[in-house]
Amino acid sequence: MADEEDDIILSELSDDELVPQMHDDLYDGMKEEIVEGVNILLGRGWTPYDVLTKALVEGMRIVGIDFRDGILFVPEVLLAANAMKAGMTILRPLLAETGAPKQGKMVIGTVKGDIHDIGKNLVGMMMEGAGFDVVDLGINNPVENYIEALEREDADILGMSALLTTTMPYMKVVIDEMSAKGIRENYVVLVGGAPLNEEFGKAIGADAYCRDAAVAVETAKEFMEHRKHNQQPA
Ligand code: B1M
Repeated sequence: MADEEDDIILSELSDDELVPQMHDDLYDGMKEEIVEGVNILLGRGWTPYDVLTKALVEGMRIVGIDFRDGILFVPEVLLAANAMKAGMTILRPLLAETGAPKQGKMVIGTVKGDIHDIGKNLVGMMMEGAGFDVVDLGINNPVENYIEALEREDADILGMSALLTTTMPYMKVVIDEMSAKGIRENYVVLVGGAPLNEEFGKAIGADAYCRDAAVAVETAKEFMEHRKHNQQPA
């Protein structure tokens, strides 16, 4: 594979060839090639959002399938994740540069026991791009981290991410603790992550489940708009 890769000059590929090649490079954890591919697409006038979704997120989706099927293992997936993060590092400032008016503040973190952070980072980036201040608590957060940060930051929104069926129930621990402290209603609580669904979001008492980063942005905006008028969206 490495020898074949040596022969490929990314800049000479058409967009239709380059994007699948980037999926392959992500699969193979080839960080430098991913950085180069992202820069080439941006140089060709692609929007940062399209580069993110069509080249990187789609590539990671393919990695996810082979991880599930036992074709890829943790070390390979970690390399792919690192390559993805290198690409996201280039896109982050570009997505944040939209000059969108200030919308509010979100505290976001991955729940206790869970170290997946790519989706959470992506949500944070997109929220910043939409004009939200984002306080990222990172991974493996116990309930105290969330509550302390919400109060310290005077945030409007709590975002929680979980990628494992074993860690998603922890979101309810956080929401229950917020209720016990009498602060639940002070914040909009949005949850997301691959194993969640709308029903789960409702069952744990979140305000909304967000399927992806774009939905998170739209949902957050909607809630902030209704908050201004002191009412919940239907
Ligand atoms: Co893990 N892993 N992993 N993993 N991993 C999954 C989640 C899994 C589905 C793979 C599989 O089997 N198909 C599976 C979970 C199965 C289950 O619970 N049912 C799994 C497993 C089992 C594990 C380990 C247990 C493996 C092991 O050790 N044997 C282990 C657990 C470690 C732990 O957390 N304690 C583990 C480890 C890892 C790596 C470290 C190797 C790596 C993580 C690297 C990192 O994140 N820095 C990894 C990866 C990369 C994955 C997959 C392949 C990809 C996840 C990802 O980044 N997707 C994943 C397979 C999959 O999800 N199909 C898998 C891309 C990202 C853009 O999408 O994260 O879904 P996603 O985020 C989306 C939406 O979900 C949503 O918006 C995002 C952007 O659109 N969203 C939110 C996410 N969070 C949100 C928060 C919001 C709103 C929306 O707040 C408002």
